[in-house]
Amino acid sequence: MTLSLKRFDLTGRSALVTGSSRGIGLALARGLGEAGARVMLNARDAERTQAAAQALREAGVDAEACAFDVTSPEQTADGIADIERRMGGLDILVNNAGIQQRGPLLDAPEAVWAEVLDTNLTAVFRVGREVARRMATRGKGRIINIASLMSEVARPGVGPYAAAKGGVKMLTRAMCVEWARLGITVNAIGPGYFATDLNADLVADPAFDAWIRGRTPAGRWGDVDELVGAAIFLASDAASFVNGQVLYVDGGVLAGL
Ligand code: GCO
Repeated sequence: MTLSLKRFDLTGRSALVTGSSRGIGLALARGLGEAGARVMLNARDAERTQAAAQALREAGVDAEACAFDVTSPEQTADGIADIERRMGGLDILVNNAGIQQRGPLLDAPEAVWAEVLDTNLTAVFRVGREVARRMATRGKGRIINIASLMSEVARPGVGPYAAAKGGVKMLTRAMCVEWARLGITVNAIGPGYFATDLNADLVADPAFDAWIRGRTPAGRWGDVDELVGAAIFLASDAASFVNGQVLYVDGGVLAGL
């Protein structure tokens, strides 16, 4: 491997990806594993997470599973402690876990607002704090928060999600300015529109599908594997002086009207 490519090598690194039993999280876990990292999958569903880890192992990735609910302070504290014991210290955290609940803000129930903000923003803070406390003792770490194009723009019907993802952008910067001196870089990846389970209803809607293809300069939905390169870069030595940034992987959506 040339010196240039070695900067992207994650061999010997340990990574946790939250919300990684499927979709973007699973793609990122597989990609970090293919770049050499030992990966820990996480989601609430233990059976699905174990099955996903088994499938990655069969594909040659060093993968394990640790099911816990990132919206539970107790489960998160216990889960991170367990993972640190099993992996001998985390080098990389990808805060990916997230949900979507669409509907008009005027009618938004308190419970929907609370659940979306708790999962998509508060859990990023909670897991980040638990892992950063341990990374700080080692003087190094990489944290990658999954933001969204909704960190910059909104559309009708996704108010709680957009508010949360806007918060993820600023939380990323807040973590950066406090934790950089601890040897930790904190950046975000902002996906555009990807054909995932979370967007299944949108992909199946001919009008929305046509709108996305017209609104996206690339003229198509993204494939989750197209997010992997950004994650490997931000997790690697190649990004040692990149901090507090949001890297949008959106086919050009945010570049223009
Ligand atoms: C929606 C979608 C979006 C995107 C997500 C990608 O309802 O418009 O769920 O929110 O999928 O933001 O980052």
